[in-house]
Amino acid sequence: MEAVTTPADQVVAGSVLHAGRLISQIENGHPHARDVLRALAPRCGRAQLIGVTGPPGAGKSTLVSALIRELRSQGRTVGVIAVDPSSPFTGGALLGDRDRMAEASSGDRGVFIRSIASRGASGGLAAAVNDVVDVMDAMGKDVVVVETVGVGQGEFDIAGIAHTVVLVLVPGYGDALQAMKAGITEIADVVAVNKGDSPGAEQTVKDLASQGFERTGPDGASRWKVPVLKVSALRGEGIDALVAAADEHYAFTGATAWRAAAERARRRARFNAFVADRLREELLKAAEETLDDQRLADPYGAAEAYVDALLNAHRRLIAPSRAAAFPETENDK
Ligand SMILES: Nc1nc2c(ncn2[C@@H]2O[C@H](COP(=O)(O)OP(=O)(O)O)[C@@H](O)[C@H]2O)c(=O)[nH]1
Ligand SMILES: [Mg+2]
Repeated sequence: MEAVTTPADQVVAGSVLHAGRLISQIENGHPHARDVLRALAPRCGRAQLIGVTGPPGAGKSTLVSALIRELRSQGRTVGVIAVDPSSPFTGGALLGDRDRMAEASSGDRGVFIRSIASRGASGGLAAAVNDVVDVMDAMGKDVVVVETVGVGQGEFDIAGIAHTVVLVLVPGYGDALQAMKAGITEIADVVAVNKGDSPGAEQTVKDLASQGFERTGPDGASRWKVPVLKVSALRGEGIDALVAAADEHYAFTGATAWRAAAERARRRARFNAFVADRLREELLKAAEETLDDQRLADPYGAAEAYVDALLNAHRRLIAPSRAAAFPETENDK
């Protein structure tokens, strides 16, 4: 007798075919993806998530390849997601990236690499990346690395997804203003000064380290000193220390309330994105059904009236318990 397995079982069993299919469905906003992701949810939450971000050309993709090699040499399995919000259609630059990473992993079943773009993903790119992280997590990958261009390059917030954000800079990024522009103060948990084989690297590391970057935890008390490390992705130098720093940060956030708070925030953001997406879809459909030629003569008026009616219904039907807890005061009248 042949065992009947679901697509979710296949993903958990590590099927690259089924995982790939599911990821395509996520990218395209296929409703079936939602059901599989829900079935996978109990198998998620084990992977360590590392974000690799920084300006274009800093060497992120080269560094990810080096990270794959280092992690594999430690016996850890790896998933890689390459995100490029600036290219909604896959191809071009990303293919190059994928080739380079494929070199680091050729034929290795412990490595799974996908580049992703949001073509019709529900809730936008961040939601799609979160979903793909879940897929790789459920496949049992020990570490999932997400490569994305740095801050100021789109709506995408890697800090809301990864446990540890590695900011990749290059020699010359030493002064405070440049570092700030690259997002050091907002997002970096670890700074990697890449191209450590080229002149000026030592000085840049010194300059950045002397600024003493620190991150404060959600409890407002616990502090993490952001390490600044010199690496050469090309030569594979300093990569073991970089992985050690990411592991240390991961352990630190786990030992404090930090990671739990971050994970709650991540779940809330996913909830919000999903609600916003579904509401937009469903309410627009419902709103249009209330239109006729007469109402359309005053589109703004009709829109206001529709939203008012909807909020009134929400107050009456969904929020009465909350309304009872906060009764109208004289001032509201
Ligand atoms: N000298 C040197 N060049 C590097 C190093 N890492 C990456 N590069 C080069 O920098 C360029 C951009 O690398 P890439 O990984 O595509 O950068 P990304 O745009 O940040 O992903 C390529 O020509 C790499 O060969 C390094 O450690 N040393
Ligand atoms: Mg790249």
